[in-house]
Amino acid sequence: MALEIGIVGLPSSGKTTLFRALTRAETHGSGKEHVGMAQIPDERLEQVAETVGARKVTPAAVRVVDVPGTGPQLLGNLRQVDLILAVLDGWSGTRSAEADKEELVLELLAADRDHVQRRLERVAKQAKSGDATLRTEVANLEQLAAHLENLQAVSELGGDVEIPAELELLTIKPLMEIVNGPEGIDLKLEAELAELSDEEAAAFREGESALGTVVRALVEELDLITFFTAGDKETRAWTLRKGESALDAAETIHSDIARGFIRAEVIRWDDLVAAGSHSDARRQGLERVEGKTYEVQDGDVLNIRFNV
Ligand SMILES: Nc1nc2c(ncn2[C@@H]2O[C@H](COP(=O)(O)OP(=O)(O)O)[C@@H](O)[C@H]2O)c(=O)[nH]1
Ligand SMILES: [Mg+2]
Repeated sequence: MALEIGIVGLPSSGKTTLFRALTRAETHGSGKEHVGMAQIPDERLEQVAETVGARKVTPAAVRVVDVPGTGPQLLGNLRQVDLILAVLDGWSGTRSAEADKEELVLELLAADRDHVQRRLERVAKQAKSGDATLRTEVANLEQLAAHLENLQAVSELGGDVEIPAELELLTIKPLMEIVNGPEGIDLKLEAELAELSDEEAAAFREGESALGTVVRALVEELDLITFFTAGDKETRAWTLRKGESALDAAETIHSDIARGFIRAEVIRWDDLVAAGSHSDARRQGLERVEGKTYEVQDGDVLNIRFNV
């Protein structure tokens, strides 16, 4: 499963504009939910691909969801996301980014409040059977609901109230904010540049891509590392969470590869590029053989041997 990012913001803050810039997808009409993939640019990928003479180069990507509103129901579509990206209006002059942020946080809290309330009603009904575990859950949810009733942040919840992970509360997910406007990033410009080729877009910019900075911040916030698979047919970048294993890497590529995992052959990306080919890297002793539990490092080129 690709990592997922949910874009939230008040009406006309620039959510769909950001979605278009990130995914380079076209959108039609407003008020619709958009789902797309945002590529993660990586300069190392091109070099690895060139070294092995790849015919196809595929960057890593994350899934992006643009929800067209802030009601509890729409925001409820974001329970699965790994990170919330808040777009704040800093361009129209009709609102301030700070006011946007405050209002948005209240909307997220309201969505969590409704969600906990519904869960409480359901579990309370089941708990009538007298099951002790369910009764404990009810007591816990009651405290959580009472806290959220006043739209107070869950992080300020004191005492021993548990926050069950399966509730997938929006307000405990990592939140990154983007100010759309001169103080932050000009999303309208970024969306226009996203329609150009990389070279054309670079010619327009002074210095670094603002969108690139956003994507890098996302990668950092999600604690992601990148590994590569380098074939002449296809060379590809993939992401993992820092600390994940060679078996997790296999699972990311294909569940069959994970199931039949034998070993992982690992070369550092820059060793591969310097050696000029897999076989030369191997001859120079730059390839290691690792097992399922090996902690994949950022920049590893993995060749996973498997048998199904
Ligand atoms: N001038 C200007 N217009 C913008 C900017 N960002 C968004 N807009 C315009 O504001 C309108 C709403 O933007 P959109 O991304 O659809 O907002 P959403 O409702 O949050 O999805 C569109 O007409 C955009 O062209 C900006 O930075 N500058
Ligand atoms: Mg929109």
